[in-house]
Amino acid sequence: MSVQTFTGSVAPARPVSPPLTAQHLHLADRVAGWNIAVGVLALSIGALFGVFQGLEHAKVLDIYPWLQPVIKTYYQGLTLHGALNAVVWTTFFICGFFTFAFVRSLNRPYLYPKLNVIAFVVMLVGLLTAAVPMLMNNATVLYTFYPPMLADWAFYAGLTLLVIGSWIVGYSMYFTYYAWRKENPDRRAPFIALAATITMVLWQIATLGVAGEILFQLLPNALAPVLGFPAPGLDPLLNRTLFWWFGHPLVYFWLLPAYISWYAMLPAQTHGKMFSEPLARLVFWLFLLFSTPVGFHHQYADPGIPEIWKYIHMIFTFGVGFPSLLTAFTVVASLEIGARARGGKGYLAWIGRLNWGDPSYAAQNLAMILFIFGGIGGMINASYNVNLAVHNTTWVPGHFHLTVGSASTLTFFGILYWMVPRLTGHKLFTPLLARIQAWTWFFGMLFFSNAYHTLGLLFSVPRRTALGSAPYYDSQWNPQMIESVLGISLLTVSATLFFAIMLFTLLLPRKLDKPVDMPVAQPLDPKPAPQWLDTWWPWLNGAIALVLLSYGPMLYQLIRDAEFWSRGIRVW
Ligand code: HAS
Ligand code: CU
Repeated sequence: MSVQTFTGSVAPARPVSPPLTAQHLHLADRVAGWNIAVGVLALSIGALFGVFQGLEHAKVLDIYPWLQPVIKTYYQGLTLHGALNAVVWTTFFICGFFTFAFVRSLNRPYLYPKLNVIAFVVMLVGLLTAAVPMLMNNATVLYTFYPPMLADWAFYAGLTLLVIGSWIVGYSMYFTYYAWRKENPDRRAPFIALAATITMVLWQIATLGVAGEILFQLLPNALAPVLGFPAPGLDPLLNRTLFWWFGHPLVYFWLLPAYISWYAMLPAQTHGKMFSEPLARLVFWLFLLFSTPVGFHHQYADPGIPEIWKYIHMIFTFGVGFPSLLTAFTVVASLEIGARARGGKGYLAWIGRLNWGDPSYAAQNLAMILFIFGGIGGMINASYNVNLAVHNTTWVPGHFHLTVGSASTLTFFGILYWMVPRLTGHKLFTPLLARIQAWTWFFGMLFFSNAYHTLGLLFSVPRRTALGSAPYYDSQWNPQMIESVLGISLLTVSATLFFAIMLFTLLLPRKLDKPVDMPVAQPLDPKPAPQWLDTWWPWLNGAIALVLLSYGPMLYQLIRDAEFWSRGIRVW
């Protein structure tokens, strides 16, 4: 088909985006709902093990003998806590959230909607496959599964499927994005759709590292005894390097969905506007560039990596801090616009006029405040020399409970406070309880992480240790341990409230008074963002080039000199 243009020439007809109907949304929303249900369920079990650990550390309760019928050791509990919370909850939530938000932002149905269903099934099979060995104490390797510790093969196979499933969510987004782009060559991609797609691309670049580790090293070694061939052996340093290629950008896979909400949804929840939409795009492109070439900041203490490479990754780490600093200023400006529109005055008094009464808003704003401390802690970790003072101490769990445990998780709770009513058509059970939940999480994490930061810094208390039964337990630690128990108690109340709110919202069919939908903040300046902030090739090629430059020479050397002398061992 062709159309006559007013100049008389004949131009090929441009395909038009099909309208997004309720029927299209129905399938996407169901898949989103399943993802969220699995994520929340995983979090409920993972959080419980967190409580046990914290109480054990503070000698309040030696819970492990009691738990013998369920789990065998402290380390099995720690593996379940880390894997279920940091990997399963986050990945399922993010895939659900993106499945929901992407099409709404693009205002076009998925090109291949069944892909999202397939993705969910693959992820679920992966989760169940990995869960069996974890529950049977055959994969007590913690969430970083450092070799030469070696888990049952099913653990690695399950993780692989989980990652492949999340890739399929990404493919579904790419196909749809590409179709939309062909239908709308002159329009700027809507911010939420673009930012979610960048996050998925970042994730796929990141997971290449861990895919290499699992497919070429861990899985063959774990399968060897089962299939009856000699184990090829492991090189721990090579594996740690491949792991942290993945491990650091993983944290931005957790953070960027929260940033999408802070930039493009949260202002709308308090009558604000996006202070600068172009700047928000720039931030996401910068994350694509700088997220991966920084992994050696987790390996400052590893021998065998020359200092110059650690130094280069340190510089890039400060580079990746920069888009977060931009975020801090621009997101606050977006919220301030809202608070002033609501009658806020003064230099700081406007803060009181933010939409604190809405639990979805309050949870996310509180998450942002905790991230100030989490982010500053990150910059401290990143400093090569200072890192040596805090590495492998409880300072590090202090840091990541403020980041993944607060900036991400508390934001995700906030998102669920509008999204679950939208998905179920039921009223939130109840806004008051949800507000209490957000504040108890805020104070719980504040006390808990302050205590762990201090213990690590002042006394070098080691992380990943059953401190309660350590012979060197020192009564000097008591004040912080008491503070941590106060935090854990608040967190226990908060987590219980959260699961109750989710369950009762789902089960009680109280009809919504007014319809709820995805909040989308309008930009302050309606002018479209410049073209270069909507163009993939410079950023994507730049990201690939930086990964090659920052990892290529070192990986070449590590592979060339690899000695696979270490056999997999079971230390638990
Ligand atoms: Fe990290 C270790 C460095 C961010 C997670 N990190 C970890 C581990 C985890 C983790 C899980 O360089 C442990 C890994 C393990 O098991 O061994 N991290 C950083 C740096 C940043 C950073 C430089 N981390 C994160 C995020 C995470 C996360 C985000 C999860 C989501 N991290 C490290 C290093 C280590 C490390 C080392 C290794 C430690 C070791 O020795 O093992 C940066 O991205 C941080 C930049 C952030 C900021 C803050 C910006 C603030 C904002 C909020 C604004 C809000 C306002 C409030 C102003 C600069 C955006 C408004 C209020 C109103 C009322 C309006
Ligand atoms: Cu990192």
